[in-house]
Amino acid sequence: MKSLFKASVALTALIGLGATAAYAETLQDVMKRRNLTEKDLMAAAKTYTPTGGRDEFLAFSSGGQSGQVIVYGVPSMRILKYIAVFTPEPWQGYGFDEESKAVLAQGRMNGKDINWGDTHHPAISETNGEPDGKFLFINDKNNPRIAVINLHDFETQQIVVNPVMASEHGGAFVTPNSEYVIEAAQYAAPLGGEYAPLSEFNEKYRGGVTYWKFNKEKGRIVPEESFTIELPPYSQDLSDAGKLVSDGWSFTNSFCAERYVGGIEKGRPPFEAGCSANDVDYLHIFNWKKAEAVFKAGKVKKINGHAVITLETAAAEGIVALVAEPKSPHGVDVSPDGKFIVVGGKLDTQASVYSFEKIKAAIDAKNFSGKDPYGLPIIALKDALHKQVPLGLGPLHSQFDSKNCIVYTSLYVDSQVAKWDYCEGKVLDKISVHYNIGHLVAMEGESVKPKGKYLIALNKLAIDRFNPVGPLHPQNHQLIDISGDKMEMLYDLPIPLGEPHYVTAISADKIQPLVRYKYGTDSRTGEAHKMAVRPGAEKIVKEPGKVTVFATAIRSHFTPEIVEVEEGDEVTFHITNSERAQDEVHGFAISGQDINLSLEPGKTATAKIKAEKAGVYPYYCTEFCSALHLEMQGYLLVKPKGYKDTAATGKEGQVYTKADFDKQYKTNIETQAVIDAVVKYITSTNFKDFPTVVALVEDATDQLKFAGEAKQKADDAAAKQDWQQATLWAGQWWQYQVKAADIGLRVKTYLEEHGAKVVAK
Ligand code: RUQ
Ligand code: CUA
Repeated sequence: MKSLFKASVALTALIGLGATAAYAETLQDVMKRRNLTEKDLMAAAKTYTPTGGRDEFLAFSSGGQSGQVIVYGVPSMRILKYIAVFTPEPWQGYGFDEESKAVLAQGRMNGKDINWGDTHHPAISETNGEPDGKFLFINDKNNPRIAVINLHDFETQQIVVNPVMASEHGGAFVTPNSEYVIEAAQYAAPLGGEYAPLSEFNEKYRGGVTYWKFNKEKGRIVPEESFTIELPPYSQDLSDAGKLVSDGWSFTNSFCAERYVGGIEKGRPPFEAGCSANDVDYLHIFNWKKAEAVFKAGKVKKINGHAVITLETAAAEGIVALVAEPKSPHGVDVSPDGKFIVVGGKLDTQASVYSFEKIKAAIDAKNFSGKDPYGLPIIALKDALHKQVPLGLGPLHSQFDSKNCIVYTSLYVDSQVAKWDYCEGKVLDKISVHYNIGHLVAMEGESVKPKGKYLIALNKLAIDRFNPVGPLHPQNHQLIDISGDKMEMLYDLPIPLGEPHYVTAISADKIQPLVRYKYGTDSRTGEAHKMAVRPGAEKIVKEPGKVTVFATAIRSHFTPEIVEVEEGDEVTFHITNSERAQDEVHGFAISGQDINLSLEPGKTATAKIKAEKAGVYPYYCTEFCSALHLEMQGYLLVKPKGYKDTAATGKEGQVYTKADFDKQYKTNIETQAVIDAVVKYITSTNFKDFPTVVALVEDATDQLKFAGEAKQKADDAAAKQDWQQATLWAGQWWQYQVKAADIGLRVKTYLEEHGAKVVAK
């Protein structure tokens, strides 16, 4: 109450201020006109980020069926990027250059390109149980795959296909030092892709959990060091890794321990009836350290070349135990201290809190109430349970607060979030959200040190919420302030891409991406690109039936600009962006070809086409990179077989005279005077204290060096009275001057905005 009072005093002061400030409208006018309450203003003040401002957290959202990842800032809820993962995305060149096609090809299944994914759960790599901001993993439910995204450039670098499963859901979840990425099967099927009739469901259909070994130094999953534990066909669901006291263990739900097989067309009740018939399913408890030892000891069966710990071995070695969980469970979440496991049952009204200590004691004492039909030991519910807490209808997922013992659980049916104490088993607060909440995310809310502050409700529907955009609605991510005792709704973010499931959020300062690549990098491998060339070394190599172009891109031209090939040739462009300036990206597209490259500074990418049809194919840069971006163009000329060129060359375009040359020369000398003045200003300041400026100055210096080279060519041609060449090179000299001046002006603005001091005359 007190804080609310304080807030409204502050707001009144603010409104007062608004009344005296020199605006056309007062704040009160705007509130009235837009029908805003003081509460709205407070929410706005807590989320609004003025121009140039940064967010405290970054959220990585699953992109659902888009097969991508969505990145947005918290609390501003501004979308910053879509990361292409399982689906081609032309802006990033993903699926349109050869380097990224190779990544997508890793995700082929049964010889088929799979050009989409049903992404559900992103996970950031962890060090000591905290997200470290280095890598992001995400799963594909439909085509059992895991992708690895490098957060130094936000690019997908690896896709692995699960060699034994037919679908999955309980991935990607990482162990506390990213030793493994966990992926659990969903719909049971014979392991390895064999056929078996449904009448052999109990005997031949199986679930499983795969532990993908991750090599942090290389940033890659290592399939040869990965293994799967075979499981009964219980429809395994979500997973979570143990931490601290429960490090070395992991937990996976299941929702159809009934092993029901539907078949409406045969007069049988559908899956949904049979899979919810019993009051409980099974929580699977894994000792993954023990499983790792069993795998390393070679006690595995190979299926499709992949190591599988069979059910018999798992039972004999004591790797898996089961405990009952009510009812049609979904989320399983381990508390920050690793002591408790919170499970939501979709058809239960309460959340179940399991005690790891009790589970461990039961396993150590072999205190089991029986075995399942596959020989896995079952721990009695009462021997594992800490508390059951009535929360409301449809508890699903849980996230933890920075405050001790505080957890937030989504209530799907109630469309609410419950804030509760899992140590004491008490509900503390509830907030209604928009329909219907699935997952929720708190800041680093799955780590050993949650950051609290904000919670986001990831709602499935957006009925009545936004301007209508047709029958397919966006989803609605609602930002909630959890810093106080009561949860407060702050903001609605419509998500316009797929149905996101889970989101993971990290302190923004832990993400330190590159500004530019090391010259000539293949961004998809992270290594030096063998086909990169430096400016001046560009070339066109012709072999029978094959033309290879080694090109560079810099404001505002490609080198080379004209490429002549013959009908039927295979043409490959390896293009390196030779810029160093921040954000100076070039694109590369060729008319009528399925090609678009994204060339960030320093990157080398490859476009490959078959020149099937003779003709003229303009190519150009697809990023507005400078004032002369439209002129960043070229021609791919595909000549008919045996074509004889008889037209005179050198007659294309306009003819220049000495007068044209003199005019351009004069302009250039004047431009140089402007540049000199800007340089004088910059060097008179403490510009070296600003790294951004230092980088820009370096770039401007480069441009002036190029200007000098072009001037030399103009002078040489003028000496030979070749006014055509002299005028054109004088024009190019001027282009470089303009680019240098442009950067100089950016520097000047930056210095003025950042309070640079004049230190010299
Ligand atoms: S799902 S709404 Cu994590 Cu795939 Cu729960
Ligand atoms: Cu380069 Cu536009």
